[in-house]
Amino acid sequence: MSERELFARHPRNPILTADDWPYSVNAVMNPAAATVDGETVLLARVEDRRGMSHLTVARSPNGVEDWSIQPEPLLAPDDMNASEQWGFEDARVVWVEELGRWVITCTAYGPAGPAVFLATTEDFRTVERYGVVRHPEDKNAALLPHRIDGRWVLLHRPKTQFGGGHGEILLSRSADLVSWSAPEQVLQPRAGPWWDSLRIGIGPPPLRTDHGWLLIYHGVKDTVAGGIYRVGLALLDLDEPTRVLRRVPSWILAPLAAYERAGDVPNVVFPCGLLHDAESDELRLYYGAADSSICLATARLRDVLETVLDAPPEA
Ligand code: BMA
Repeated sequence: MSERELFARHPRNPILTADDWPYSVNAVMNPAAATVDGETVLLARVEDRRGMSHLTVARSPNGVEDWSIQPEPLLAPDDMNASEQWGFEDARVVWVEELGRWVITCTAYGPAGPAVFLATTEDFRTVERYGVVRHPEDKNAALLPHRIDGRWVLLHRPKTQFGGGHGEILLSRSADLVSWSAPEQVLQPRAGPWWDSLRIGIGPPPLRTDHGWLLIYHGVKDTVAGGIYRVGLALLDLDEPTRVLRRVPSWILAPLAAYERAGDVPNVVFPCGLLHDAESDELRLYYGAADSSICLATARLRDVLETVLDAPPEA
């Protein structure tokens, strides 16, 4: 692994695996992350031994070890509800001051395909379900933490037969978190041999910085051996997040470690959680590795911003 990588893998990776779980599961991956009362809270996707996923809370005093894992899921599918009968996957969480709550966006999976599901929580002990807010097929969603020009902004990845998205990142706006405007384009896959040519989707909720919204996203390249999931970096305008200010040409994290190379789905790094500690300037990126375990990589926000600001301005 190159010394020059922007994010450093934590030496204790993978920090959480199925073996750490208090009940029998197949795999844990793709966690959302939050800091609550000084503790790190992860909302992990837990795949059971039927293949269905639910979301479970893990808490740690330092975000690396001494995890206490809830014995019951925070969000589990209700069998009577077709839109979630195949489970919940890949949560993102964001603190929304106006609501005084965390907003959870995740994938609800059912026979009609993946949909964007929204819930809120005050403490990661109970949730209030809003339900499906974007119908199938749609996934990889995160809410910006405050309204822009009076409206909430949801980044997501719809896919329809009618020209509504080609594996790209779009955004929709809402006055009430219930009705959403038609999606507007944000970021597209790049053509041909690019690392993010097959499809892209957001990673963690974009982080507000003085320079713009820092967008960490995943990109997939199709190969004869299957897809390779890597991670990229872009910067969106604070007031008009459809405006891409910068996009780094190369990926910033790729499956290189053995636990990213091999697992249920090889060659996958899939980040859904990002925490910034203002005091140390440390960024902690939580990601799923090979759809099998939960990992952590760290960087300094200052270095990440320098990298993205070094990229050529987008046309
Ligand atoms: C994506 C999502 C992720 C998963 C990734 C790799 O489409 O389903 O949950 O980690 O594929 O399998």
